[in-house]
Amino acid sequence: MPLARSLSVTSLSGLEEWDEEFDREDAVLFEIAWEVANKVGGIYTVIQTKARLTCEEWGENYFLVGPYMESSVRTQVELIEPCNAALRRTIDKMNSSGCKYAAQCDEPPHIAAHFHEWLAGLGLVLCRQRQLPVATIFTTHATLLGRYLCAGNVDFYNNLAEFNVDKEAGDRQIYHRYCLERAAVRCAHVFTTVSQITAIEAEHLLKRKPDIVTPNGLNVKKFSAMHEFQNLHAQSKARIQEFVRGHFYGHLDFNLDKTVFLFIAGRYEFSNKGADIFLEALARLNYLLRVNHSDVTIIAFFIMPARTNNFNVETLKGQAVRKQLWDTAQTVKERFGKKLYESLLVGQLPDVSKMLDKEDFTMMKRAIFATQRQCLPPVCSHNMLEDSSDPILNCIRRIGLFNTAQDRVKVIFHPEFLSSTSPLLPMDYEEFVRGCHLGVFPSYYEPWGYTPAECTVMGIPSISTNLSGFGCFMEEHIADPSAYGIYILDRRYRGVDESCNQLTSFLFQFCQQSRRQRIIQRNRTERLSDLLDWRYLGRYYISARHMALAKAFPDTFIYEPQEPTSATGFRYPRPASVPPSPAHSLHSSPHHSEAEDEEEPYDEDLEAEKDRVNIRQPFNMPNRNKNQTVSLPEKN
Ligand code: G6P
Ligand code: 1S3
Repeated sequence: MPLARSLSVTSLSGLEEWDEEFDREDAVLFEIAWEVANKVGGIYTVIQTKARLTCEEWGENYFLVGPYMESSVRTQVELIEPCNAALRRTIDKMNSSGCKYAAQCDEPPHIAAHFHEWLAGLGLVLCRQRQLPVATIFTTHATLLGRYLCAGNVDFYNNLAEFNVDKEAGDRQIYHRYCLERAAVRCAHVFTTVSQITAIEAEHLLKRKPDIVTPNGLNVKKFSAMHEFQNLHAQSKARIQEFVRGHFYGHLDFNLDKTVFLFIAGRYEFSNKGADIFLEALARLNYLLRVNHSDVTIIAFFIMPARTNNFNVETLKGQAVRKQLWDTAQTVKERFGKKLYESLLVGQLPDVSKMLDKEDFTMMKRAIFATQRQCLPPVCSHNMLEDSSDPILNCIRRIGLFNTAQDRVKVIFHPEFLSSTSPLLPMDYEEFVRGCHLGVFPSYYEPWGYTPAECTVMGIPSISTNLSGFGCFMEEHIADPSAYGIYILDRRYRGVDESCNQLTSFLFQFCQQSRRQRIIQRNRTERLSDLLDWRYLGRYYISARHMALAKAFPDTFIYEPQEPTSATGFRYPRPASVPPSPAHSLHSSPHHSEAEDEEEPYDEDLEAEKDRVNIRQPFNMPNRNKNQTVSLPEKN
């Protein structure tokens, strides 16, 4: 069967050349992970978004192996008969012999097997222990011990070299899992991880330096109309505004047109994901906006799944009240329209004072009466099972962000992933992100961090940190990240309080931007998408596979990495439309004047063109695994 694309990667500059004689029909690639067609976290996104590119490269010789989950199989898997003779033989053998000798066949192809995380690691260890002719790759997306240590309030980065890893794993009762992870790391022909920072962590906690860093990419959707993503922002924002109208019914004393939507989303790891300092910064922002008599309102959404007992009544009621007001307005409008029509039919201008009758007023009064409310708009949309010990709720109680009329910062904790079928906020995650103004991800432990990357490709600015893989990657490749709406919080060289102040200042500056400035910034953010596209980042996976094949089958494959040169590092330059002196601009945006959009003419296309001239240069990634010096974060 002819394959879609040649294995040669010579066209991707910056990476080693590959033997063009390589016969792909004679090789198969397996990728094995617990999150294949099984959404748990970020690894699902890695596999799902990368699949198209890997299929283009390996065609029918590419196989994903994951757990059999009935519900996922029904919704995500198309069942087909094996099309490849080797696979058919393998499956027959597996069926007949209870999987015992399943990788053995008469004419074995060259097999590359890529295992993700410790859960799949056992397969790798067995491949090596049984000396199967398989080129193995192991990728860790976070180290087990790192995640546990960080969640336990340990000064992690300053002590990386000091931890007694066996003892720490034993103390946390994860020793067996840790051993499995470490064995997989040790046995793999090629070991990779998702970022430089996790590479350092792995070197200390798993005792092997990764051979290659394989950053996570995304499938970047390019619209034919350049501003389409801006229109989508406006549409999705309107839907969030509808939800807010219901949630704050009876307390809608703020201007929705001057309301900025922030959000944090992800696995509910309170301090690892930085929800702790986000809340603290929101409290400080609330104070700043109040003392400055700002007319801007902030609504901060926390989308982090926790154990709940469904939506709470007050939140559902909010949407019901909003719906009732809408229906009432429609009914009155229809009655009004009918009277107007009848008047015009007989050739008369209507008597405006008679257009609304008593019945209309009664209807409207009833609807307004329903908006009276004795309690504040809830900070949480669900009934929490562990309400009294929940870290977000307890923090809100401590800092007092209760959605009062005086608060310029309002909080909504939605402890469930979003869904387009929700009776409350019927939007899927992507729509929701598009409708927000800023994603806030001030993580302490974040090997990569897909959430800010997803924001970027949708043209939504975000805050990440220099302790996250994404933040470091963007810092490395962009001359002035904040000018592009990529705010990188310093959590390495500052104490928590100082980082919190920096976060507050990012947020305060962001709130002061005019609509025009936000639009310009979104345009710039979206232009970074190429940097995160699998079309570019996929090359690191290609490189890892080549390296593994060459190690496992040295007689057949040769891997000759190129030495990196200074020319291989690519950086997006500062946008040309940003004034050179910080004195003339906000931290991240063009000159800010009190004048709003209408008063200051702005040619968006011209500004975009200026930026593009600088940006669209040949893209050339550095070879990250060679001669890369890494230094540990300094001690405070
Ligand atoms: C997009 C739309 C504009 C809209 C703007 C709102 O750019 O194309 O029509 O005015 O979003 O931006 P904002 O930052 O205020 O939500
Ligand atoms: C991990 O998922 P997490 O949110 O537990 O893997 C993701 C995919 O590589 C990565 O983006 C994230 O930082 C890790 O933490």
